This record gives sequence, C-alpha cells and structure tokens, in this order.
Amino acid sequence: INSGKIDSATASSLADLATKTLIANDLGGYTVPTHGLYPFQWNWDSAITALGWMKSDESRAWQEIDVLFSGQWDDGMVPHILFHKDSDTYFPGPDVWGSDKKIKSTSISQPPVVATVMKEMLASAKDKALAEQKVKALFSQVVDYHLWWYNDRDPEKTGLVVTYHPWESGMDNSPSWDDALHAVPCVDWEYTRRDTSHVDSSQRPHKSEYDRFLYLVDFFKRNNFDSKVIYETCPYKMNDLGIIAILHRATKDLLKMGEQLGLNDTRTDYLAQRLQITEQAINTLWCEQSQYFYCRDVLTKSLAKVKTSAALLTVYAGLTSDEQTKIINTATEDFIESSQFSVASTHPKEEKYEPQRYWRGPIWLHINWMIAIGLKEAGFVTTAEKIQDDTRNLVVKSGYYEYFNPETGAGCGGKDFSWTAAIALHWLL
Ligand code: 9WN
Repeated sequence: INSGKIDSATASSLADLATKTLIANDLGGYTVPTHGLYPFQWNWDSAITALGWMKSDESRAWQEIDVLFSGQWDDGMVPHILFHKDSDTYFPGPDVWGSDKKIKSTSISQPPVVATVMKEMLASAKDKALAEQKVKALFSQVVDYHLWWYNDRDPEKTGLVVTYHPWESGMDNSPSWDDALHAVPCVDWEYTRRDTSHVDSSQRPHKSEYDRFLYLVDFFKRNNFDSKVIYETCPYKMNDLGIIAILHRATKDLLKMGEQLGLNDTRTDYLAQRLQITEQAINTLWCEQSQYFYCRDVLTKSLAKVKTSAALLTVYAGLTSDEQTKIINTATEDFIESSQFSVASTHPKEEKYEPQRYWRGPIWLHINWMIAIGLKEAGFVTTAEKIQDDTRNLVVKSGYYEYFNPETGAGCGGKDFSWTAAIALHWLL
C-alpha cells in the first residue's frame, strides 16, 4: 500500500470492526483497553476511546468521561487506573497500590488529554444540548484536575510539572527514563508478572524496569500518598515532555471551552497564569547543540538526550517559537524518513531504538494523531498528511493492535485495542 487513501468499502468495513471492538471492550460505562492484558479503566485510554464512541453513541462517549471522573481523588487527581471490578489477569492490582478510596485506584495519574478530547467532542457533537450539559457538569472537576497538576506537581512554580513514575508518563519504558530509573532501588520481594503471559516478552519492558516500577509503587504507599513528602523525597522525578505538552494543550482547550460556555472564573485565570510560566520554562528543555527538546531528570538536573516522539508534541502544545516549529517539523520529517511507517516512538537512529519493544520504537496511533494535528495547525500540512496516511496504512495492513512495528507495520502488544480503534474512527475513516 503506497497511499493512505482507501476505497469506501474498506473504510466502511474497518469502521464497522472498530465500533465492534469498542462494544466488545465495553464493561458498562467504561471501556477496557483490551481484555486480559488490561482489564480496568485507564485514564488516557478512556479519554481517547470516548472520541471513538462519539461516532456511534454520543451519550456513551460522555459516560466514559463521567465514569473516569467518578474516580477523582479529593485533591483533584484523576488516577491512571480505576479498578472498578476485580480481575486477576493484570499485575499490579489494587492491593499492591494500596489506596483506600471509594473506587480502588492507583496513586498516580496519566497524561491529561481529557480536556482536549472534551473540546473535540463538544465541537463535533450532533447533540449539542447534551454536549453542553455534560461539559458544564464536568467543568469544575476538570479544572480541579488541572489545578492538581500545577499545584501538586509544580508547587514551586517552575513552569514544568514533575512525574514520579514511568507509568504516569504513559510511555512506560521510553529510553528517556533509563538513567533516572536506574538510580531507583529494586523491590526486595518476589512477584509474578501477568503481562508476559498475554504478550511476547520481546515486546514488553524488562524485569529490571518492573523491579523499579514496583519499588516506586511501594514508596508511594509507605509515604501514605503524602504529596509534600513525595515531592521532597521521591527517588524518581522527571520533567516529561509528553505530560508537559499534553497538559499545556489541554489547559488551553479547557479555557477555550470555558470561554465558549461562560464558565471561566478566578480558578481558570490562575490556570492561564500557569500557562505563561510554562511558555518561558519550556526552553530549559531545549538543547541548542542538538536543536531538540529533551526530558529532564530533575534530581540530577540533566537532560535525557535521546530523541523520542514526545518532543514532537511541543508543536501540538503551542510551546514552540516559529523557528523551533520549523525545526520540529524537519525533525518529524526525519523520523518519517527513517522507517517504513511513522512515527517511531524512539528515533530509529538512536542506539536504544528497538522496533518492537513497546515505547522504545513502536508507533502508537494516539501519539500520531496529536503530532499530526499540531503540525497541521502550524501550517505543515504535508508532514501531517504523511503521518495520517501512514497511520491509515497501518490499520489497513494490521488492524487494531496496541502498537506497531515501524519497519514492518506488524501489529504488536494486545489485539482488539480500544484507543487504536477509536483513533481510526475519529481520524482515519
Ligand atoms: C501501565 C493501557 C496502558 C496505557 C499505557 C501503556 C500501558 C500499562 C502497562 O498500557 O501501560 O499503565 O501495564 O503496561 O504504556 O500508555 O495507558 O493501554
């Protein structure tokens, strides 16, 4: 397949399959990413999946967001996983996380794409009355969530929120975390992973990473999830470009929705001030020599100098100068040219690139969507369309897998995946 353009019969059978995938993954109000491998509600998966539901059932789409916010903590945090029902097909479950909230959950969050999704849903809704009613009902909770990010994760107002766990970035084993994660101790208890019973271990993180992921989970629990103590003593603290860019865009989208529906107040004014601080601070993640943005290990104050696709999201966030936007567009073209399909999560010329290992190379469709809409809005339509065509070719070739090998286009990880199907419905078909 050389072109992303497909005939209407193919498009309609793919759309049909995507809708069936969402229905099959629906557990009544929330959608699991895929059965077995991920049997609960995940934060950013749910948000993206709601975009897919919009095509067949708008009220079900809004319900996805409602149920996600039903698990919000009193301090505003929206957890990365909500354990609505028990399941023994995933590890670590609620007992390991140890939080005692009404709805069992993890104690970290995930990239806050939800306000951006809600803005898209409001704009595309056929049932405008329902959409406005839902945004109005949820608005204050979404503001609380954003305030939590800025106040809890950037109490010193540096402009760059921190993350305490690779699972919070959603890009679990990105090479950007290698050095910082290596400094974290390993857990001293035995455990049995479940992920490698569903998916080939060559496509998943290593045990050395899981040992540290679990140490951090224990660390949060031992410290009673106390924000202040964790901020001061967590052995892993990163400025993640993915979270920073997604939060920045989502805050802008939240303010735009608020303006449209007359919901803004002093709390949203405060969010607007936080945006300005980030706009200055982002340049501390820019490396003049490489002409690229990098994540930073906050504890060692060093940039993690590996080229990942997270940096390409700075354009989507509107965090780049005109000059940087051009440079990031050129960098994106370079990603595209470096493998058969784009966009690889880690640049194929990086030493740490592995085309099938999760966030160390594979393509993730929701990331492609974000990169492409950012570049399109910035006027780089050709690059955006190339990404969209490649993305469409991937689902035509391999269907709705969790992620894709950039060299062969083969599907990797879990099958029948919700956010992959949702992006197809929302953006490709
Ligand atoms: C841990 C559900 C999630 C995604 C993440 C992805 C993967 C979980 C895991 O699956 O992470 O949260 O156990 O591997 O990395 O982005 O939200 O699809």
